[in-house]
Amino acid sequence: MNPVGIHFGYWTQTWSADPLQFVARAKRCGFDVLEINAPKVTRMRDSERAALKDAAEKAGLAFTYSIGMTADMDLVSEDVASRKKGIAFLQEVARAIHSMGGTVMAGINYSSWPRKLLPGEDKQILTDRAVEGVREAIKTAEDCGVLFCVEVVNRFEQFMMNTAAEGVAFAKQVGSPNCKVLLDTFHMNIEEDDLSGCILETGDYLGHFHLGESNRRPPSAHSRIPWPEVFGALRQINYKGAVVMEPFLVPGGEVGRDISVFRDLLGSKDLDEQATHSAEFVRTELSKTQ
Ligand SMILES: [Mn+2]
Repeated sequence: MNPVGIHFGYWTQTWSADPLQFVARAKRCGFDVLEINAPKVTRMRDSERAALKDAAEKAGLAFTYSIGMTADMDLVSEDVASRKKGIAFLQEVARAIHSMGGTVMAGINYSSWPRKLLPGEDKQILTDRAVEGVREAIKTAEDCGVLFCVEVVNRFEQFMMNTAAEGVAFAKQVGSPNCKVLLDTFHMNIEEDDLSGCILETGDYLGHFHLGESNRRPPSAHSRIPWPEVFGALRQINYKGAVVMEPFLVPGGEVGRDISVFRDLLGSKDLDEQATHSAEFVRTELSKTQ
């Protein structure tokens, strides 16, 4: 069965929160994988990284790493210095993940987040620039055995890849065996005509997978996402990677602002209880496809 994970942002309102505090909690809620902030880990001291790695090993938890590049290091920037900064940072990220024994770097690692097309900008020109930047950055990921997974997100967050087909086209253009696609059911629900069809079309290009309801609640039986269809398609393409839920229920702070959580979706419920139930639900659904 695929390892089941959760994104650390579920428990915090700060992107730079120390991931160490969520290791035992994720394990207690029944997860195999904790997705943590790649830039945070990259900027840690060696001793902090060693402590984090040690805690995960003791808990029997694996890490995946997500990133939303900032505007000052956008690979599609007009400014050459910003592009170079982005490439250098992505190379540092790959080295940091490698030092942790990790293999998955995923997210908006090809431009910045959030990012719209500005007046006068041409999508094709910016995409070509992103391909050029990723081709350079990914050399280090290749050396480090890290998959460079480009996340396909909805139109309100990024302009470049809104559908799986666009993600696959991008990865093909990059042309590296380490360039893969990250699909996320929250975004797919908005943009795709066919949820299983787009997974099947992505096929071997799928490197990572995010789970979320249409309102970013944790996956559950009270759902508008057809989970049997989604998990069935993952099974059909023989996807062996992690399925990581990325729920956000609490407004406020950086995370609430950046994710656009403007109301309390948790109410009187308990975060850990919700996560635990969701992990159980996902495993039950996955087991039906085996
Ligand atoms: Mn996602």
